Amino acid sequence: MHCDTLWHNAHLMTLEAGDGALGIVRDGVVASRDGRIVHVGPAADAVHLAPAQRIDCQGRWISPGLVDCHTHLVYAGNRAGEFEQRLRGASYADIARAGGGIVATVRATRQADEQHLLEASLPRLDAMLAEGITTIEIKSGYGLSLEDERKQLRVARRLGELRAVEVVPTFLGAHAVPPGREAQEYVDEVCNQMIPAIAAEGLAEAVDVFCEHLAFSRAQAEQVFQAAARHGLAVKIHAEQLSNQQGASLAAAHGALSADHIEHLDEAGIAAMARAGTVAVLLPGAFYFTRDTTLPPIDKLRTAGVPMALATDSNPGTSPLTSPLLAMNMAATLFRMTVDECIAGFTREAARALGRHERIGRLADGLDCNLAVWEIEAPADLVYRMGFNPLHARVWRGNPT
Ligand code: DI6
Ligand code: FE
Repeated sequence: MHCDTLWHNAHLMTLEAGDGALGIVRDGVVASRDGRIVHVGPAADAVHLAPAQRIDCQGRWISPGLVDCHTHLVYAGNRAGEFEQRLRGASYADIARAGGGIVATVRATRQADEQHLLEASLPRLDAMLAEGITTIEIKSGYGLSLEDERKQLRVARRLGELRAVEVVPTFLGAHAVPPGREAQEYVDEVCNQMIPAIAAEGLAEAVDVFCEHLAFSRAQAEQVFQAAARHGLAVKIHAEQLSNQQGASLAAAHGALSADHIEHLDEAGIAAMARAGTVAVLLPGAFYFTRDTTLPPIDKLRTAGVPMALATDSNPGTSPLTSPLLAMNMAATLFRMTVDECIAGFTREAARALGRHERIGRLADGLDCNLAVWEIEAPADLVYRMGFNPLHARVWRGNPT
């Protein structure tokens, strides 16, 4: 069979059923044609392949390209000062009440023009790509007006044009109540004006909402979900991060892709997610940075069979993190997730959280040929080390980048 490129002399983490949870193939090959994977397996079974180009991986490991399924990567400004205030004893809630927090980033993002926003966001994206990210979700939510939200989403799209990465845009207009507005009146605007306009322009494929006492109620989140459904957009939620608002069960009832954070998730929420197949997106960077002490119920999620994805939650306030590898290490050390769960969380399960399970996140025939080639001795090295980047090469849609 003719193919474009054959990566050989590699060990594979296919994330397919087979040898352990990672679907390991020792001394394997991956072949691509027209940007898709056309063959994956042991070298011995690949003699029929006639590649135009062969790449000798010299015994390195290949995983699917990493997928970050929850980021707020596009924003302007800097909240290091707020970090310092917190070191002196202020809480996240104190800062939010004093006009800091999310609304501080909103002010800076509103003031920035598109070019400035792009230049502020590119280094963060590049840091992600340097660690093997090939697909990244990016939320709006620092504009909080139709024009400023559109601006953030256009910058997200532009990032995907400038770099070899798939950007998945999410509209998070219901992230915070804009200064000087009343929550319900703003939610009405999100539902009746913003969602229809964003959908008509094709600027987002999903709608997210921050369901929390600091932000929007369960009833308001439901209103947002209903508007999204009317306009053909998928839904997801920031749920039970600081308190239990029963947001995850609401998300499950609306067929949401994922419920994210979920530190305060209860048994009913776990059961609802398990029944609906809602992905749990766990965000150890935010847990770490805010010094949260309520752990997400990992054991119960595992027992209930809820799919678990991991993400950086890259944002200026609670998770200024652009390292998927460090997020994996935090998930292991703080949440006691296994190495296999951490790696699956940034590949197969993250793809599921983006509704792309059939196209990315595994090494299998027909999927996009997104690869990360690692200079490691075993998969555990990806999770075990801190602040060390063993990425050797990144491949996006069949092209080494
Ligand atoms: N939860 C979070 O942790 C971030 N947004 C959200 O809904 C915080 C965003 C920020 O502080 O800028
Ligand atoms: Fe978030």
